[in-house]
Amino acid sequence: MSDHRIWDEERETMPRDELEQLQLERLQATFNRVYRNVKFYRNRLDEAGVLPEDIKGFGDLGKIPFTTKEDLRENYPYGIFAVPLREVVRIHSSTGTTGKPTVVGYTRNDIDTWSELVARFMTAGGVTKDDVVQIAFGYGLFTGGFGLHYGAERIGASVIPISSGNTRRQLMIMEDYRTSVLVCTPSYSIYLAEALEENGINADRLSLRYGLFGSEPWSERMRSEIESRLGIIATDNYGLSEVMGPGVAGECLAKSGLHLNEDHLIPEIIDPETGEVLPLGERGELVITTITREAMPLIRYRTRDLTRLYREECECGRTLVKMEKVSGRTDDMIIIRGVNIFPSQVEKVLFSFEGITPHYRIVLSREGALDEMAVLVEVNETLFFDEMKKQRLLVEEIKEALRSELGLKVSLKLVEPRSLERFKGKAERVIDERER
Ligand code: DLL
Repeated sequence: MSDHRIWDEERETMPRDELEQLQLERLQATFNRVYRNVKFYRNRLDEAGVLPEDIKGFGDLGKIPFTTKEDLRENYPYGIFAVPLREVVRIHSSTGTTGKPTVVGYTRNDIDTWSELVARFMTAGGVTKDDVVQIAFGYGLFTGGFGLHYGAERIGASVIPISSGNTRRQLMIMEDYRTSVLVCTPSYSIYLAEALEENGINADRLSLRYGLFGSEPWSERMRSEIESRLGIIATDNYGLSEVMGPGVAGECLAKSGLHLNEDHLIPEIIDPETGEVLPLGERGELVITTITREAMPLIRYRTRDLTRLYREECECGRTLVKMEKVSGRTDDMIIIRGVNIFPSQVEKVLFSFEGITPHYRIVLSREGALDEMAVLVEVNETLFFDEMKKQRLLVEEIKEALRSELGLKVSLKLVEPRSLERFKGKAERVIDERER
């Protein structure tokens, strides 16, 4: 691949020793700032018996307790801000499913940094100022729409801020405005691909070249499906509202891991059970410390996301640490009859069979005292119209594969093509009926 462009060559290809020097300076400045301006952090540091000047190296970070989502909730809405509200120019919020959402503030400089970091991964994913970028992420308190919008605008591309939903209009605009880059969740891109087919629009007729997808986990199998159905190159990008939104990390066209913006963020991987910091290369929970943020610096924030960090020379020339695709969250874990299961394990098994589509649901229910797990999965047209005997055989094979992967017997139902609801934003594939 020779087509690698870099947005900020100086920063993205920095030699490691220079990068670490910069990180350390920024880390120390962050500690000084939060100690002075955020009561929550001052108390935390006092309790740990650490003064900002004691942070002399990255190893000292381990002396500081983690910050969690609960901490943000307890300081709702503005308790964790490091600047007075008059310096805050934007407020976003995380999609809290339980309790109060978390509030995220940005100063003018924070918005500027955000735009830069998004411009980095968009450039890495193929976007240039000649592109027409259709942003089908929601605009609003969710950070996806605005984040990608700023990045694309910073690059100088022509931005279509269509937001999510209204699928028919998405298709019309995609065709008429000659959209060359699609931005949304991977699940919505599959929905759009299906809608194109249903409307008899051949992807070859479109101008689409690249797709930048994120905000939820997606497998390599989903990637190849999206790429072939839309005729694009699809890259992954990752972020979370608490740490700004999209822009934490993103893939380049080598598609071999996400480059994490270490000059603005210090990542750690910990054992989610014990909190112990794991060596580079091991899989665990991602923890992030922001080192340039003004309005809402976060020290050792537990993302709950499961991944791995590793260093390897990349063909694009970036020297930033690489992050493996996030496979899921610690709180996605389903505990059923004492067995721990991640939805990604179910997906892996399903996707290893021919004729199975990426559309599935996991339904949890309670029969008397026992928890039950059922998997519903759509099959493609060919398989659907196959003989019953063949289908029954497939059901048995998949059930056996699930039993061996999960260590649990589950029921499985093949359902008609296009019978499960589609998602315009993040997919919600687990339906827990146990507490109803
Ligand atoms: O989803 C920010 C974002 C918007 C990222 C657009 C990328 C593109 P939240 O709504 O706060 O923010 O959700 C953050 O989504 O902790 C992960 O669990 C998950 N997530 C985000 N990106 C990815 C990804 C945005 N590429 C939560 N792969 C995170 C897997 C992802 N999971």
